[in-house]
Amino acid sequence: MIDLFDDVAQSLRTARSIVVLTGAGISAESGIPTFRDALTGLWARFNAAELATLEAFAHDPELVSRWYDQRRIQVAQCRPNAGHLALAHLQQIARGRGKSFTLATQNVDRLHQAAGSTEVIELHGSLWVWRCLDCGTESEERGGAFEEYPPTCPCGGIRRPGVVWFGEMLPAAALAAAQVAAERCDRFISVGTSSLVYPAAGLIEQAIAAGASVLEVNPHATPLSDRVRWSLRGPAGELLPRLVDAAFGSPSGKNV
Ligand code: BJW
Ligand code: ZN
Repeated sequence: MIDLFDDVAQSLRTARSIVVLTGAGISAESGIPTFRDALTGLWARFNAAELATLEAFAHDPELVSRWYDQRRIQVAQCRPNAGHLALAHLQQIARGRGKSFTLATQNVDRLHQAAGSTEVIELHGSLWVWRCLDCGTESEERGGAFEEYPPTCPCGGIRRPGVVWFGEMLPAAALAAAQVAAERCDRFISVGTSSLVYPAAGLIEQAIAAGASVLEVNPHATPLSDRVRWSLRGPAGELLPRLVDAAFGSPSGKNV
């Protein structure tokens, strides 16, 4: 009998077009808490979903900008894990074999890019980019912590993190590119997302509706688990390298 892993691996080999959607779970093994993990330390009395809104920022810009800046500094110390690396490897192999490959992420940590993935679609923006509320200037911040909260722009305006908060529109071009890819693909891999937040979770539903074979990689079930073709239960940092290796061989060249 063909086992689940071999079945998924075989389907990746025969895929024409692969789309991967990632969420916070793929960065958990890099030491970044998932969005729905309880906040710890100084932030233990806050709820992340309540801080990630324009209303929270408008009410207390110092508090919210401190939280984002602390996360930026924390992420700067984190490295991509084996799951990120496996997806970068999968992109290289898939494209090398003439397959279409799209990676869309809900994450704001840029660890996919650090792992070598290219043309990553960022659905929820980035922790590294800050934007002036007055003049709209965006800049990437790679230095140490800000000296004032909220940080200010040379024009005098206050700056906000370049992420997408609840109630805000996703960047139109990023969302459109991900939707087109989800509708056209024949294999879709959802990794480390609770599938609770829309419109990102809707990409999984769009792929299912368009007839793609969908794989979910997550230690826990999600609201969409019953609708996907395969569920691999476990940490992405273990399962993705095994899967890519089973499908195409390891980066060292075996089976490629
Ligand atoms: C592992 C693991 C390991 C752990 N390996 N896995 C339709 C229906 C209902 C509501 C809506 C709807 N459409 C829109 C809405 C409203 C809202 C929404 O979806 N609300 C839901 C909560 C119901 N959506 C929006 O507001 C969006 N905007 C929008 O739709 O605009 C149009 C509009 C406006 C106004 C009204 C109506 C429409 C914007 C959403 C923006 C989300 N932003 C955030 C914050 C980003 C900045 C920041 O980081 O602070 O994005 S919220 C947060 O959730 C973050 C994440 O990207 C996102 C998704 O979370 P994710 O990645 O799935 O993480 P977790 O923590 O939830 O799950 C981790 C998973 O990993 C778990 O399953 C673990 O088991 C797993 N795991 N270890 C693999 N080792
Ligand atoms: Zn400005």
